[in-house]
Amino acid sequence: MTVKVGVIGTGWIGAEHIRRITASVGGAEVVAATDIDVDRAAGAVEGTGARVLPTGTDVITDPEVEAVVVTSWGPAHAESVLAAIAEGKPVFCEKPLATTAEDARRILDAEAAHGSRLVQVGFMRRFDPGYRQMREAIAEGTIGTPLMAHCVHRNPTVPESYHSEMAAQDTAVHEVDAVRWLLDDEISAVQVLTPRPTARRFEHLRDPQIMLLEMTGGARVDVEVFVNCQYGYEIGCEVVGEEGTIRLPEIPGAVVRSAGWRSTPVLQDWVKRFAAAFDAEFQAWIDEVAAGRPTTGPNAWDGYAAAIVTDALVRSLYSGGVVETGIKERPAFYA
Ligand code: NAI
Ligand code: ISE
Repeated sequence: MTVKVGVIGTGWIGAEHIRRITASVGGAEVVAATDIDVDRAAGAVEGTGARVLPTGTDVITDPEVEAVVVTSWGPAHAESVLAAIAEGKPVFCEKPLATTAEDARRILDAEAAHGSRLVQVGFMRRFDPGYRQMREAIAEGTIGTPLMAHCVHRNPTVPESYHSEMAAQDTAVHEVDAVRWLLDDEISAVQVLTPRPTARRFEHLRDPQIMLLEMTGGARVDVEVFVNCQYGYEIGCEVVGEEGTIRLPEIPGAVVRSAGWRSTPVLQDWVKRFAAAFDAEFQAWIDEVAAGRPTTGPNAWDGYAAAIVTDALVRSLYSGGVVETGIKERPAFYA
């Protein structure tokens, strides 16, 4: 069976996922797409045979569309996800599931009312081979009880539309999900520290930021978010346990020896860094949709738990203080 997919938002990652569904993974085809920039949508589906429709609602309610991919801007995600649930269609939503915990809560309520899980969230690091090795080793007790984790998330630059709250909502949300998943624990409290800002940023942006997370079990995590680091894209994660440490491997690059230097290139964006993870993430989602099974990937609870934490991080960014997340236990529906 070929799953017929409709895509909402055909910017950078929407176009990437259309290419991925069309050329890299099996079992699905894109049949419809939309973007508020119609020309962009037309360009993204060129050669695929997919139709360009006027709005997200048209894509979601289109009779040919069996599953929906939401790749619009973060604040627009919740509305599309809720509409897909109302139609009873499986929906893959890029991170963040919602930019507020309140919107994410509405999604949990809608899924509960529907009676089965329909949502997968694009936390693709759970499909990255390096992160998976870390999780397995931690679960097997290789490093003993985790006590701390150190994470780094750096981008060379960001556009002017990127604002200070996005450091949590759009960027660190990946680390929030990754540490919840690696340590198999929830985040109970957070604090944001703001070092001296880099001069190489738009005036409105607080960059870099250091985010401190406290897990329910007592482990502590620090996350450096630096989105104007200039030199490249870098993701780091090290977990320190009672009996050892484990560190995320880097993607190997060819070693160049020239003019007295030994060097390796630094990746410039997430596209190459997580290509294998994105492919594995989509193949798993398509296979589960085709089989009519609820997703085993990150679900709406994971999106909600992340939104609770990013809400708390935003509050701490402005107050400077420690903010409790108030996270509750994962409901059995999302076990
Ligand atoms: P982008 O700005 O390149 O593309 C977003 C597109 O959505 C634009 O073309 C815009 O016109 C369209 N759009 C916005 N609201 C819409 C609506 N209501 N209906 C139809 N189209 C709408 O942004 P980008 O980088 O592609 O990011 C999109 C989403 O994907 C964001 O939530 C971002 O956080 C996430 N993302 C996830 C990544 C990952 O590693 N998992 C990597 C990059 C982005
Ligand atoms: C982008 O929005 C993503 O989600 C990437 O995975 C992330 O690492 C990058 O820093 C963001 O710009």
